[in-house]
Amino acid sequence: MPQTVAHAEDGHELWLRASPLPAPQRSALRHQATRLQTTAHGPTARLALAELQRGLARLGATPARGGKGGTITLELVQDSRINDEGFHITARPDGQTVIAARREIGLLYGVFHYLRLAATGAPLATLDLASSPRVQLRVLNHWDNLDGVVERGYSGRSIWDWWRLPDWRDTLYTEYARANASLGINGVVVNNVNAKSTSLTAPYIAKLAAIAGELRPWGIRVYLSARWTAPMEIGGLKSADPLDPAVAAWWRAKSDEIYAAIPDFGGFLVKANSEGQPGPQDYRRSHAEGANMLAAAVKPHGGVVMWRAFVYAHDNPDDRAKQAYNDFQPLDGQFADNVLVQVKNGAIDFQPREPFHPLFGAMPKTNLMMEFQITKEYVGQSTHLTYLGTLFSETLQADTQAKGTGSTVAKVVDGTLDGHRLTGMAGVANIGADRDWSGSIFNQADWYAFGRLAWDPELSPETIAREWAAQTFGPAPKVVNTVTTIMMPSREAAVDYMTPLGLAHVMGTGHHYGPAPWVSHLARPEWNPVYYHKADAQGIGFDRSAKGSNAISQYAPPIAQKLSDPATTDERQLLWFHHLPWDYRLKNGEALWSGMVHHYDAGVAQVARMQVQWDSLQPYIDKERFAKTQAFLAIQRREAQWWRDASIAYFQSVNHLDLPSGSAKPAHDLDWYKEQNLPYAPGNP
Ligand code: BDP
Repeated sequence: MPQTVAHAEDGHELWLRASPLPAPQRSALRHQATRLQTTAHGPTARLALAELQRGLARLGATPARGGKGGTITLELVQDSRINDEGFHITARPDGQTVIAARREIGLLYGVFHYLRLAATGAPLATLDLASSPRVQLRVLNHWDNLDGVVERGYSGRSIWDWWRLPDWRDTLYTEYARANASLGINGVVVNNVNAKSTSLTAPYIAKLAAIAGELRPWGIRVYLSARWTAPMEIGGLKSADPLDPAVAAWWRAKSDEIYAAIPDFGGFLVKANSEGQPGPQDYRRSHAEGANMLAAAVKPHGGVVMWRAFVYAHDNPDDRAKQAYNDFQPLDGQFADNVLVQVKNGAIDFQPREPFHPLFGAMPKTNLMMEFQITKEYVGQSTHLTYLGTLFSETLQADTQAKGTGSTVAKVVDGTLDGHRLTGMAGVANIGADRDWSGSIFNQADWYAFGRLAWDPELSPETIAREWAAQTFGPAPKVVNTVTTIMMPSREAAVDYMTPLGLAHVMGTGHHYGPAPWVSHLARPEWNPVYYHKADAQGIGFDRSAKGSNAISQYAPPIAQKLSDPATTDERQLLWFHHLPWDYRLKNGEALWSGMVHHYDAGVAQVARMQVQWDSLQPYIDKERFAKTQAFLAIQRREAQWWRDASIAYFQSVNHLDLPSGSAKPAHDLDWYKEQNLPYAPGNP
């Protein structure tokens, strides 16, 4: 019998399901934890103690009543090695374990960390481990609409039951808060960035206050996406001009009203002058003028404004990848100190691979926060297994060179590069009311990875994958090793079968699912895949060098220098920065076209490998989660082939080149691929 067989499960327990440890570890832990006590007694400390009890029980190590052994004590201390949310765990050979923190929330985080160590089989007898979050605001962004539809959501309806709030508080809220707290996530923007003013009306503030009450003991604050024209839509004003005193007064009064109901309200998130949303530029005011007006309204209450830099305008003919930088970089130094500018990881839009956004490192006087997309809008949505820990970490470890070598994006985001205290990382949530929360078991790993990286951007995605696997499927080495082997190259596989060598945004219109590199008829140029790949009979790729849009000039000189020449450009980003002839020689000597085809082939082959690896785990995984993942991998295998074949059929229709020998012809002709349409693909607003 294999060591760990999990029992039939639907994934609802996430990574907190912890199954009984193998016997020797179990009895060691039981011995270690014979008595549990806390010297703090507030609501969060009580939760921490209850979590410890519950976690130990799950691991099969329920403390024996009156038994002889060690004690775990939760204790508030003044400890300068940790910050207000940090914890310090010490375990001495005499059996005394202390989980210490400055605040109760640190005790809770410390307990979750202790349980994580236990569940992953780490030794616990002697410990001296201090840990503090490196990023201050660790926030999920829900793109949830008030009618329960989640924009770019692939896991069912919104978990927020606005209709029955505030009277009915679903138990899901607590479960959700607990999962977030186990990772250190401490903020939640509850509504879509494409916001409705209704969220700011009195009944909805009361509903939000009810949610806030459920999340508060778990250390989580609520935030709202604010619609710029709310003063007009629900306030009866004639304008939303940020410099109009009546507008500023309206937002001040609105903020006072919210804070009266929710004293620890976090603040506002704003999508302004982007994709049709209103904003200060409608009044010829800058993003800074808009953000600062709002920031002044929440400042007396300790709130912040997270102002998104995801902007591009339909009437701006410049390269879309340049527009955010052009709008925002000149404003460096103009934002109020309680504003964070929230920048997506790349300059276009959450593609399977993007170079890091050039704003990182270019606004030293501004609090810049990261926005990742956990929900996989462009990366296979719910059915493709594409672990995003590697994507997040690749961006965080990218070197902006802003202050010489080692000026990583992580250091911009955690504030150490430019000495910022107000720091943040946002993740667009992949959470819905489906039993498994995230649309698939493996998508839970992306939520997990986001939370862990927000706590510590230096963590390795492999460490995170191993932790997640051990907690989700049990610590048996065969399982953890195989699951990690599946996860680690999975996102690269998707890059290969969707957008190899730096291609981007060739997905189907609207829903962004499946291949459509041929689309060219949409009204705005940058809505069309042909805008991004620019393939013609001679070559392919977007020229962002000085001969082209010169987007490379937005990077620090040493980087721009490298990017100016295809030969010194990272091949994984080649066609993002260069338009090259089909016979351009890649580093391995093959022509660009055959290299592309080989990448498509490699992506499909990797998914086939993932299937075999998963199948080998059948004896170790409960039926339900095994079968669901197996079925999804079969979908992914079929669709990887679809991606490959459709892309090749289309590009061949443009370049009229033969396939390299050994590569199979697409299964259908191009017209067949063009005819595939998905009118009911989920998540499409
Ligand atoms: C794009 C999504 C769109 C979002 C937008 C945003 O397609 O649904 O509203 O980003 O981030 O990725 O505002």
